[in-house]
Amino acid sequence: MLILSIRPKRSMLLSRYLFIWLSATLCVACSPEPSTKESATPLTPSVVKTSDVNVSRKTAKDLLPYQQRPIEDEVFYFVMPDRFNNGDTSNDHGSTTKPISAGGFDKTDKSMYHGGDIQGLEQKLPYLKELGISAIWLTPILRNRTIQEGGAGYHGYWVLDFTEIDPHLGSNQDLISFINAAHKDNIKVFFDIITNHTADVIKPKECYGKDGLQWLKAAGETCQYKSLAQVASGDSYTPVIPQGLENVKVPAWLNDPKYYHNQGETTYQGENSIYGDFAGLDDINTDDPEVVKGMIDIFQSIISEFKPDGFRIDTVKHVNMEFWSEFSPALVNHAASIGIAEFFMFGEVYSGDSKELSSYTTVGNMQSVLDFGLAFTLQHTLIDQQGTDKLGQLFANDSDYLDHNSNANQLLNFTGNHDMGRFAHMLAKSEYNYSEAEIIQRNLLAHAMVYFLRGVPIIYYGDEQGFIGKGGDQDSRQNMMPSLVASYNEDNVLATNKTTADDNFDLSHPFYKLFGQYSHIYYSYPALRNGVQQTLYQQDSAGIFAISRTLADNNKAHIVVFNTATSQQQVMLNGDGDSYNVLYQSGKANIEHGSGIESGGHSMKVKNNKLSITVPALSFAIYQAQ
Ligand SMILES: [Ca+2]
Ligand SMILES: [Ca+2]
Ligand SMILES: [Ca+2]
Ligand SMILES: [Ca+2]
Repeated sequence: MLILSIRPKRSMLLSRYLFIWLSATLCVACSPEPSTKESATPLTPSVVKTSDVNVSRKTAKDLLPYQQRPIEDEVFYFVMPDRFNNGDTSNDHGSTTKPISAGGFDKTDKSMYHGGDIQGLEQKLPYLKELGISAIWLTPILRNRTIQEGGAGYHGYWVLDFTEIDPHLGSNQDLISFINAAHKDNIKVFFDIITNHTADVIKPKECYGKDGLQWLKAAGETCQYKSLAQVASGDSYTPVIPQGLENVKVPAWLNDPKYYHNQGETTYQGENSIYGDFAGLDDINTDDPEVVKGMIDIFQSIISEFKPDGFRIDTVKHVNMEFWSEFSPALVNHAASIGIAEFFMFGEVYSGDSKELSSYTTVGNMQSVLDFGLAFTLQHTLIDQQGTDKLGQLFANDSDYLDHNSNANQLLNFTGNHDMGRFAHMLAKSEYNYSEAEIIQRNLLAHAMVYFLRGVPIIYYGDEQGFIGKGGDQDSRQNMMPSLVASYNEDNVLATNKTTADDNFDLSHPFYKLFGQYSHIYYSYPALRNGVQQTLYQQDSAGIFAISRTLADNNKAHIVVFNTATSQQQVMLNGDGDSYNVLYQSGKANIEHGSGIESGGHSMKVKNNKLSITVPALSFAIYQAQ
């Protein structure tokens, strides 16, 4: 759950300068080649044609067994089960025995449940396998309070019961069945967990009256935050639980208001971003040692019961750091003790600053975080057309993450999500008024960067079917199954004539096929997953960004060259071999609907250990030194 949906500020272009990057392993002093004067000998590369790629594409079945597989080997699919596929209509209205977790089903309303469930997800495993997915991250699946102000808990972030699956999504047994089926396909399953808050049950008496049911403040006012200093001086709220809700949370200790901060609403600033409530959601007192123990117990039990392969952790920044440094190793060690050796946790820390992000993987003891830094940099470079040196600046700080159990290759890469919206939407609303063809090219290049820059790629469900959406949050949570939401169905969908009113599990969608190829390449070359990344070329304008990936035991580099400009670009790099294989060359040929940009062609020539590489507009290529 992301509370702030503020887009990072566009910084102005820096003054122009040529950046020369010197590197030890791959001797590099790159400068753009002024013209193509060719005394250089054309290479005869052994080309992996995209058509060959389709013949024997690597998928999860070709990887190490999931129990032994490190996180760097994964390609993630991030899915909101309610919006994916309805495998059992009998659960659409939720619980039949607990009214607080029943109802809320309205397929025409984007803030309500739409019927998708765990069974539906299991039925679509073949679709995900074919896409080249090896890990699935589900939005939270624990039992929610169905209705709260602002809609229904279809997204899962309003948990009441930490021991039971939300009945709209199926039963605990359905979840176990799904995980077993995924594991049979060598696909991992990750849960999205929340320790910061529960559903909104507790009400401050001073704002809601003694029964907790009346709003005593003016319309538009909030239940103002009381600081730690105020509370210490006796100026605090009195928590009230409305009648009938005294025992709705599970486990039972969560019903006692003493385990909550009860300090009123956060404004997401300073102290109150840790101690305040998000829109009334009961903020758990995570600095109480009993709570730390209680939360560790809850999630150790979940690991024991369902045997997931890891957790994505919500709202990390809004919980005190001391909590994480105890919580994270306790869960990883517990998982290891029951045979899940590669159990992996990554946090949602909404920040583009590597110093802040890495504080959670070092001091906080968490293995990894979602790389919001990369997500923002993709926006700067591919939407706002800033220089590719923005990417170089990001990666220059990668050593911040390095410690006994973390490194930058384990960061989770993404282009957009269920809070900030899809990259395609960010392109569509850009002041540059990009054409559909250009939106497609830029969107695909962003996804290619998520795959082929250091870090683990995540595909946000629907991106592989060309979804755009109208914004973040509800507007980015379209249905893969046929939708009845009018505001979704009026949207254009990229590279297809379909709309979201149709079934969008389309195996022939060009993005779906292309991402399957990216996965194949990612799985085929360990250097692209585990190699040390070095920047070979960057510039202070849109254009070339080139990196090498080198494995410790094999210093023959893989070179990935991106072109973020709208014209063909050429770059001269210092080489690392006499000859190179072409592993991939993207381009218009890969996607019919991407026409409209004068893209030019790829070329790569080697002479005297110099590599002359030409990359078409908004394209990329991967080469491997021999
Ligand atoms: Ca259902
Ligand atoms: Ca908090
Ligand atoms: Ca509350
Ligand atoms: Ca660490």
